Amino acid sequence: MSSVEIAASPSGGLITKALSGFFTVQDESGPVVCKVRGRLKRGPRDSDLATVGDRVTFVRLPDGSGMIDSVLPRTGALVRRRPSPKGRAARSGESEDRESVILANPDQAVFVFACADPAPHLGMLDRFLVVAEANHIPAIVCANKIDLVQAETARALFGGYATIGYTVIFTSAATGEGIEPLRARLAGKLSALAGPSGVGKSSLLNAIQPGLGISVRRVSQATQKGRHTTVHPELIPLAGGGWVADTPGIRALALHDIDPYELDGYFPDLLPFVSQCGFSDCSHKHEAGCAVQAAVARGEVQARRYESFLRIRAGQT
Ligand SMILES: Nc1nc2c(ncn2[C@@H]2O[C@H](COP(=O)(O)OP(=O)(O)OP(=O)(O)O)[C@@H](O)[C@H]2O)c(=O)[nH]1
Ligand SMILES: [Mg+2]
Ligand SMILES: [Zn+2]
Repeated sequence: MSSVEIAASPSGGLITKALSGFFTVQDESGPVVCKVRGRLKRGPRDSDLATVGDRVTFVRLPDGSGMIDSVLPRTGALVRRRPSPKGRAARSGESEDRESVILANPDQAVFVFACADPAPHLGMLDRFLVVAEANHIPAIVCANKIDLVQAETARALFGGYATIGYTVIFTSAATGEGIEPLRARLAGKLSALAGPSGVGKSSLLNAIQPGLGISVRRVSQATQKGRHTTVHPELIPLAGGGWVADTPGIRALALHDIDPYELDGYFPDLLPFVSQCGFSDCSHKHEAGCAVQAAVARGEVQARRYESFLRIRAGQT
């Protein structure tokens, strides 16, 4: 058997980077840049055919490049929703929302928000958590930039999520506080750091793994809207095992196929009361005998979370 034939026997790998049709695939022998075999590229969702986090079979070619033969079925995915550029959807007949997969096969999502600069949009965090619940992706809340606020302020903002049962990690990429617990949570897993732009996702990774040198936004740019320092998702190998995706800032995750009547199932804080409502199809909005509204009134459900529930249920963004 020639060495070429030996090299051509397909092996399994993980896509760690995806850029303009080129995919970096990692296996025990190291990374190799691959293309996807032509016959795999069909259908309207080409761009999402293979992406970061996908498990693939591939062959190493004599020229040092590689060819992806197949993409294994996904266990799940974290999908970003973004509006199409103006006019484009109308011209091409595409649907209004374009989606792209942030990370395939995630073991968990770490939703990063800043305590300040930018001020946290907790309604957005609530939506992210619903998407994670609906997709069965365990979620962790990371409250970064604690150095910018009083400890009580940070607790007042994010402590409620711990009460609900989410793991909340308070961090400062600037001082190093909370970095060790975050590192421990990431160990051995395939995780995505996701959140709005400028909250410090890349900075946190640099703190977790000194020497990475991922580019972060200069302070002078930090408050400028619409600027993203991280442009393409990339998987970073952790020294202690596992991979973490540094992703560009997002405002919205894809939230669809959720029946309004099932939404309460994705609020772990509302769920215990749902079965006690007078009507089985209670919307928890105005019905008499609604146990959820009663729990809000008693302070057993956070009013802010209940309001998020109503907003999402009404289809508001
Ligand atoms: N004070 C303080 N500043 C921080 C902290 N973490 C990050 N920053 C600053 O916040 C700015 C944005 O940080 P990035 O790491 O680029 O944020 P990002 O979330 O990766 O942003 P995108 O890549 O655009 O999505 C930079 O100026 C960082 O130096 C922190 O814990 N405390
Ligand atoms: Mg970044
Ligand atoms: Zn109800």
